[in-house]
This record gives sequence, C-alpha cells and structure tokens, in this order.
Amino acid sequence: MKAPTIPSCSFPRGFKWGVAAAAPQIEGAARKDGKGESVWDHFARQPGRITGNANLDVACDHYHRFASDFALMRDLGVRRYRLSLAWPRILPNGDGAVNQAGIDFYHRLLDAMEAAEIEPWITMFHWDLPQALESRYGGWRSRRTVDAFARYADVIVQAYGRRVKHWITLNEMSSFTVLAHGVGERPPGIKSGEEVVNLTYHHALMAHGHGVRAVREYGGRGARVGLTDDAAIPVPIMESPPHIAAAQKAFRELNYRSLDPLFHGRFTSVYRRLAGPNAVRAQRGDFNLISMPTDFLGLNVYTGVYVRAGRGGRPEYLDFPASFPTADASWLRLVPQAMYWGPRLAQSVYGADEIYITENGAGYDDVPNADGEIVDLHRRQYIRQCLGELHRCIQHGVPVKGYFCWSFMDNFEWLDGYTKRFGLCYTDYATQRRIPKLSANWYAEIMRTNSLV
Ligand code: GBH
Repeated sequence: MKAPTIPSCSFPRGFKWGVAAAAPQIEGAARKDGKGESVWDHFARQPGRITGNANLDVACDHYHRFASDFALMRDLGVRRYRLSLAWPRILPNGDGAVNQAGIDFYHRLLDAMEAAEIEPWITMFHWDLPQALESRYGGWRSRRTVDAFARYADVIVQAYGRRVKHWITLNEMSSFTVLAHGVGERPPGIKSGEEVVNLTYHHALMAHGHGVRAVREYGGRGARVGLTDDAAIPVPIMESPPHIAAAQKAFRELNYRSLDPLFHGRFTSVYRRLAGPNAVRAQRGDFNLISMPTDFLGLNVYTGVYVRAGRGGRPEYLDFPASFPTADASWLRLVPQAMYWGPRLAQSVYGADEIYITENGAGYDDVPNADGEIVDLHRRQYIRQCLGELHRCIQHGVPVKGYFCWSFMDNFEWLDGYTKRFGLCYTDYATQRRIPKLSANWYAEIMRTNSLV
C-alpha cells in the first residue's frame, strides 16, 4: 500500500520562522557589570505596582544561561531569534559614558548565537529606558531622550553592525506612551493628559527615525531596519465590502498616533480630527526623521477588535460579551482573524510592502502535570488558528515574510510579574530549568516543515 499523501498548507519558500524575547524580561543581572537602573527596575520597587511585587533582578537568569538557552533553541530547530538589547547596560546613565562590559556581554551572546547558527534580529528598545533619563529629563516627554536614543543607536549599530543585519528600532510604542503617560499604569506611572501622550508618541517616532538613520549610516551592507508596532486590529464582523471599508477606516482611527504619521510623514486630517487641540506642534525636520523609509513593518499580533459599518459607513466598535473566549492574560481576547486583518489592512491602508509578525502567542497560567509535562493544548490551538489565518492572508497576496513566536520561554510579563506565561518552554523559576511545552515541540515541526497540514 502506498504511504498516504497528506495535502499540506505550505508557507512560501524561504518564509522566516523564529522565536522572540526581550532583554528586561529574561536577562536578570539587573545590577551586574555596570548596568544602570531601568525605569522598569525602578517601577518594580514601588510596592503594589506589579503582581506579587515581582521584579526583574533575576528573571530567567538568561545573562548567565544564554549558552544553554541557545543550545535548547538549536535542539528545537530555531534558526532566528528576535532579542533586544538593554540600553542601561550599554549606557548606564542613558547618554553618558559607554559601559564596555555591556558592549562585551552582547558580543559574547552573539558569538554563542553564531555558534548555534541562530540569526539575530535585534530590537534596539523594548521599554527599558535608563531611569537616569526619566529622572533628569522626564523620559519620553523630552526631546533630550530622543537625542540620547540617537546616540545609543549609533553606539550599538557601530558595535554590532558587522554581525547583525536585522534591526527593529522600537517595540510597541503604546506601552511607554499611552499606557505609561495616559493610563499611568506603566513607568513612570504618572497619569497625564492627551497632550503629553501625543508628545511622547512624537518623540518615540523621532527616536525610531534615528534608529533607521543609524542603520543606514553604520549598518553596512545588507542591513535592514523596521519598526515593530502593536497596531490595534479591527476585524469586520461580516466579510462584505461595507464592513471591510469600515475596518479600513477603523484601522486609521485606532492607530492615528503611530502608523498615520509614520507612513504619511505628516499629521493627516485623521490625526488632527482625533487629536484636536492636543495635537503636537512639530518642529521643522521632525517628519523627515519620522518617515525615513524603512525596509519592513513589524506587527505584534495578539488580539483584535470587532467592527461593523454603522451610520454613514462609520466604524462601530463592538464590546466583547463576557463569555468571549479569552486567554488567562485577561486582555488577550482570542481573535485569530486579527492575524488575517492586521497584515492585510497594513498593506491596503498604508501600502506596507514587507511585513513580519514579530510577536504572536498566548499567556496562560500553565502548570506541569504529574509527569512534569506541560500539555498546553490551549496555546497550541490558538497559535495554530492564527497561523491558519496567516496562511490565508499570504495566499491573498499580502507580503508577510516571516513569523516570530512570543516567547521562547516564560518570562517577566510586565505588570503580571511571573504569572501569565507566554513561553513555548516552561521556566521553573525555582531551579531555572526550561522544559519545552507540548507547543514547543509542535512549533518545532511547523518551522521544520514550513507548513501546516
Ligand atoms: C507584547 O505586548 C510585548 O511586546 C511583550 O513584551 C509581552 O511580553 C507580550 O506582548 C505579552 O504581553 O492595559 O490591560 O488593556 C502585548 C501587547 C498591549 C498587551 C498592551 C497588554 C495592555 C493591557 N500589550 N496591553 S491593558
């Protein structure tokens, strides 16, 4: 009898699979080898800010364990890893002297990745602003932080440009702008008005521009750079023209502070309508920086928001009913179609012509079973549904070139501390053992075969 032929749902040849993590969430060694304090180190010391009053001091101790972590990645067949560099390790005071021990650490780490044949995709900034910049200048409220970022970007691209060819300037601006200064629940944890929120966004976009500039200046041959955004993703409840048109309008409205200035290089009528009197007064040259051409757009896709066409075709946003399927991370409504509409809207609304999914995953309070195995069928299920949507999206002509799963291992989940695990590998924080979950072995197979069945 012939072996059964299994029809497969292949991804395009050369599709780039990987895993992701970020320095502050995994490294630990918060005070080691001259590292300065970050705003998150500082914030975590304020009682009541973080679940269990957890801090980032040890995290996954990746600082001391990167070699075995890369060996495990290699065993799982990981060929690309999106990591971030800790700005306060490189420039402990934000913009003063360079800390050579910090530079050397990432050289050792990159050596180990090279030996394991894992390609680095480096995020310059994943939220760990040097506290010194917050204390002295008011952090992202000040243009001096933009200048400090420009210098930091120059330093790291000069140091690592020879060996790193994939750069991501910033991760998810909303976290250190609207959630930090508007909602006020992330560092610096001060609630301000819309005017300040818009200003911090403007400065973040300018910093992004400097990241692009630094890669163009010092990145060398073949260097590529883009931004990772956590665009809010509208999902039309009916896949018919009026609702899709409403989703397109919604995409601009929901992302008016980030994608609109980035792609248009000016404050558009959408921005001015929504920002009103709180719009930023930009200075000459700001937009040249903000809209420097990039090589790709990174999207972190976790969830979406349902919309329909309301009166006059205007988008009407729907509330989630209480029973809507949700991960243990309570903000993570399970909306796999966001993986279809996110990239598709980025292409159709803004003309994004090369897109990477720089994060996707799900946070649960996983527990090992009696045999010590983590049977995370829930995570496998969600990621698989998302990948099915991504496949369909690519099939429909949307230029998504790669996908990074968040995260390689459970780690410091910001306000949730060490709860709400997102790892493919389980981190046993008592022993620092990593245990691949069922989803890790499943994802290894996806990466290996470049297909779903
Ligand atoms: C990403 O954020 C981050 O890049 C990564 O570091 C993180 O570990 C991972 O995903 C999992 O969370 O204020 O209650 O409405 C995900 C996107 C957007 C999720 C802001 C939390 C705030 C929730 N985040 N959102 S709430």
